[in-house]
Amino acid sequence: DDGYRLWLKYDLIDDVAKRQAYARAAQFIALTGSGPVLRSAAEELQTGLRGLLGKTVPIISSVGSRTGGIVLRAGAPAATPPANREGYQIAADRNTLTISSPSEAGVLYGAFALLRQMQTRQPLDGLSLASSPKVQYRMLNHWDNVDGTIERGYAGGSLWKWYELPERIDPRYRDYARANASLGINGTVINNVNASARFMTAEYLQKVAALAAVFRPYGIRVYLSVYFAAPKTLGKLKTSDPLDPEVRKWWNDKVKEIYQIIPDFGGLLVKANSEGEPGPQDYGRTHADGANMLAEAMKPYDGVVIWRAFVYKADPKADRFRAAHEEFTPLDGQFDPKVIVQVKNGPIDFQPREPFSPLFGSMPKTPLGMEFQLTQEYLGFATHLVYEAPLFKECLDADTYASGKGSTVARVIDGSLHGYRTDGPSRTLMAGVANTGSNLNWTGHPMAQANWYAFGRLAWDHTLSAEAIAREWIGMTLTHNPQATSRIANLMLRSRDIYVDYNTPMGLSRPWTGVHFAPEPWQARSPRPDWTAVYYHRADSVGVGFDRTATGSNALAQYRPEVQQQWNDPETCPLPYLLWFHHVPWTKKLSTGRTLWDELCNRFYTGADSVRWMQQEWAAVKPALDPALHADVAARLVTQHREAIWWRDAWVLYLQTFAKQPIPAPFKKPERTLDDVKQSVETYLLR
Ligand code: BDP
Repeated sequence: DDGYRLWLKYDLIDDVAKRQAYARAAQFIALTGSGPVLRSAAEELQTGLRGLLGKTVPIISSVGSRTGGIVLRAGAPAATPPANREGYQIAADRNTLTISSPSEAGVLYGAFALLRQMQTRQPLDGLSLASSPKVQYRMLNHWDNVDGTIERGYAGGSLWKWYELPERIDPRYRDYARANASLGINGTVINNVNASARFMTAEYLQKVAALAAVFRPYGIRVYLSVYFAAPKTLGKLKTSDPLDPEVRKWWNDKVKEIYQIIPDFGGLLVKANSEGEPGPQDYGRTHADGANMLAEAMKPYDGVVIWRAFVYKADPKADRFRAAHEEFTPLDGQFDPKVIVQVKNGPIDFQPREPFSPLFGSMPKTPLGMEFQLTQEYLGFATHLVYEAPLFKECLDADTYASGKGSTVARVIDGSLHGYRTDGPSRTLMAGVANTGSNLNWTGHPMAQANWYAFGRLAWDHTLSAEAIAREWIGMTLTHNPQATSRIANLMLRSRDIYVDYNTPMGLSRPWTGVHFAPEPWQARSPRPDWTAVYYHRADSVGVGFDRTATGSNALAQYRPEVQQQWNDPETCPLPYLLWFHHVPWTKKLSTGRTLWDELCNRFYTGADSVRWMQQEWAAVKPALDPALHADVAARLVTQHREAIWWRDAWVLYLQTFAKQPIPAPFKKPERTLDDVKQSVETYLLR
């Protein structure tokens, strides 16, 4: 198994009785309509059934009095109408399975849901399923560059072959669309947020249009990241000031041109005044000024402006944690209705564990979208097995207390808490920074496919559990063996905590510089203090951790009082968040009965040792898995173990220079010295 087919494997069902039961229910596919998305639904069902049942089920246009098949119905009123246009209903009635939705896309999602039932071997008798997406814009963000590289991509080069487009259409584009549609993902931003203005040229828009044409029959719209200074660089204007009439005209014309070429264009994504990117502040204007200018250009069209809140200033005294909140909360209520502000899950930057961003509880008048990172920039690239659904869920389920108890981040994102937008279509969004690339298996690490899968499923329905999603994915991708499924699910569910333990336990963060992989907790030199490692952990002879209470940066005050209460007191602050908010003495006794130093060592060592456990678990499921796939993951686990020990050693040896205490029993002191580790990191970072 080369992994190319992802979770859409459709291998023949070997349980004959089950196969026959499914075959009796699926003798034909009746297509009542002719739209392209509906057509995709029928074809996808046919492809899936051909594999699962080993026969070609005919697509017919009129069902007549026939029974025993699947009827696809878009636009027709359902018995229980779904909550929104993209929702679907699957109902078994008089021996016929009807998949209905107000929209063609909904039928497509229903078709995939029906296939999923069979792929996970669920019964079809009396089937009655209804499901609607909780979030309207469910999208991938590709950090793909014009030269075919991917920023923070670990699975090869870009999927988009710009030099071949628009003429040659790689068949893979369609498979990409199928995979996304199977999850309900309905949008894709195809270029990096550190954007090239080239994507806005007439030449490139034709290429983008060619991609859009492939994605359209799968209900997926294309979006572009914007280079804010494009009026100057591309338009040769003197300025890119968002309040300048010529600049506004330039954007109006550009957006008009885009819609002439791509009539269903989804919208614009903007990273502005962040990490050196240009933006409205270059002209003394606000983020709202910039966003609203683009919104004005989008006004005649059914598209949105997605404005990122990922900003922080190079101020040596500032706490980066506070930056986005400080800049954006004063703008609450000032954004045009077409704007969605896209917020990373945590206040810093996709760390292995962060508290939820305080922005989620602080901008009731602005639709906020969620940005998760699927690509494992801070989660071990393509060698570490980290199932991210628990990370996503932890954030979505966190309570902001924005309108009292139960004001979870998920309810902010899905619009139910603040009732986003009554003056137009709802504006709710969840974005995942894609982990796809040109590798045959799409994601580099075969198990990282599960992160793409889990993101899509949660964007559709954030109430699904990480475990349910894992089991579903395993059934569709790896095995149907129940014992193996349980073992793999358990391993996946524990993988993120294990990673946190050997990488950044208890609220440590960012022990890297540019590469975001080799451990460098000692790194102290950079043009910006917040691009060093010591800035984040603040280790000294007294202790370690960042005081963000009133005695420190007071970032904690950006949360609601109920949240502050949970984290404010070092005695009661949950250990996973302790060093995010407190500078704790090495000798401080914690709730575990251990001192801080001992507890940290305990986590670093147990974390690294747990990778051994992962290896054993993986070895145990070998008979139930495809040999090539099993071997691939097994090999990566060996690397993971080696790297986990590397990180553990780097941290404990470095922190020991401050704590001045021995490695507690039963753990053995690292075999190498701190200098050895530093040397190995230096070698790793050689260009
Ligand atoms: C950081 C990445 C950087 C991205 C940035 C962003 O290291 O490559 O450009 O996030 O999200 O985590 O804009």
